[in-house]
Amino acid sequence: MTSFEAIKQSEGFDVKAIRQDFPLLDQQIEGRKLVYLDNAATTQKPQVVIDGLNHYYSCDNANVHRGVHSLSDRATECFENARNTVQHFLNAAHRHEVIWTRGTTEALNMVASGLARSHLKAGDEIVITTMEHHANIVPWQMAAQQSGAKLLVAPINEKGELDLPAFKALLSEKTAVVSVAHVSNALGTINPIENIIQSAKRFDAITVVDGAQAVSHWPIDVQQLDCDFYAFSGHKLFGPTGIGVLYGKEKALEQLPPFLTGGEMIQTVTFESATWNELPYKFEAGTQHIAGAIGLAAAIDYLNGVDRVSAMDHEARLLKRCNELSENLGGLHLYGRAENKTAIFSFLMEGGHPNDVGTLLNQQGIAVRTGHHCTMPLMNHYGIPGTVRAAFAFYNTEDEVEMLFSALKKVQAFF
Ligand code: C6P
Repeated sequence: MTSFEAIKQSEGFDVKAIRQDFPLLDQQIEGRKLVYLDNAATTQKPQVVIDGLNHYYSCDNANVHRGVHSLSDRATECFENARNTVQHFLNAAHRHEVIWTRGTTEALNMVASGLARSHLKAGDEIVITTMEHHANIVPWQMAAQQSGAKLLVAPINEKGELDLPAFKALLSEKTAVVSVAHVSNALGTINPIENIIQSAKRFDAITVVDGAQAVSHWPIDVQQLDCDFYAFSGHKLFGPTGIGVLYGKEKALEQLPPFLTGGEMIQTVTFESATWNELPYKFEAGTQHIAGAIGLAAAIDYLNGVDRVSAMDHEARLLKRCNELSENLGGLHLYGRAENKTAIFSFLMEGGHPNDVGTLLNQQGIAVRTGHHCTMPLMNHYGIPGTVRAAFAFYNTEDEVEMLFSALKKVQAFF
């Protein structure tokens, strides 16, 4: 019995069957079995997503909301059904609270740019954290520049966890926005998001959650979180690239001005002025990524068929095994030792530049990400240029963890 067959029987999570659903995983790189550990950058796609895209383009392709012909009706139905799927996935109160975007980056820009034009003023404060991705830093820097608001950064402790008391001490009547990653992409830290949101609400701050690294790991309930905005990308959720979601509470979206303007987002246009369409279309200027939305819905349908609690346990076991093996190996400096974290194993090897370590791992079939992970301020905080990051998904196996560490042993010998 292989080790993962043993896991399958003892833990009830059939990773072997799951892997059959992801055709890309079964290939060789540099003459070795591919071990794909770059899941925080993007996840692989199950066959149902690939088939969904293929079917849409083969049978249903047309522009939506515009046509009087059957194909357009069909495409519109698939596209709007996809919105319903996302609504249920997030447990949003209304389908019009789901806005299609190109991804998390665009969603966060939509909120920051809109608030800069409608809500923020000189003297206001925007609170983020040290572990944010550039997509949750730079839009707020621009919003602060445009509005005269100030950007405050909550610190983290030595384990890479948010320093909650210090975060709370930054909040005041001046706090207009709190925008925080649900999960850090560089460290894996899961932030105490409910606590953060409730603390921000005491000061009537608008709450924004960057959910890019959370959605693929456990079910999200935006009504329970009670955040104003929640952003994520389809491609990190086993769906296509170029599609993402901004969830916004109805009232928050009503108050936010549009981001892009043009067709579809208007109600009336004269040469002098325009009025906006109702939600969600007010934020969906131009032709959307229709196939992407349909593919994302297929990914969510797929995920709904996965036992997500077992999947989470499985990922936790993979991380635990990484930690055990790294102790045996020695010579690794780990970044992100939070008590509550996703299966992201971020490290530096003594004497090895992260890019060299990544290249040598690739020569052994192992795909990891190296560098600053679009978190340069976080890397500056640690005084390092970047890390090597192995980011696991539920289709990874314990055997793959073993392969990573036997490859690291060879890399270590090289240095
Ligand atoms: N992180 C990573 O390798 P986009 O590119 O818009 O789909 O997602 C941006 C983004 C925003 N927030 C967080 C927490 C993220 O992790 C990401 C994307 C990738 O870590 C690419 S830099």
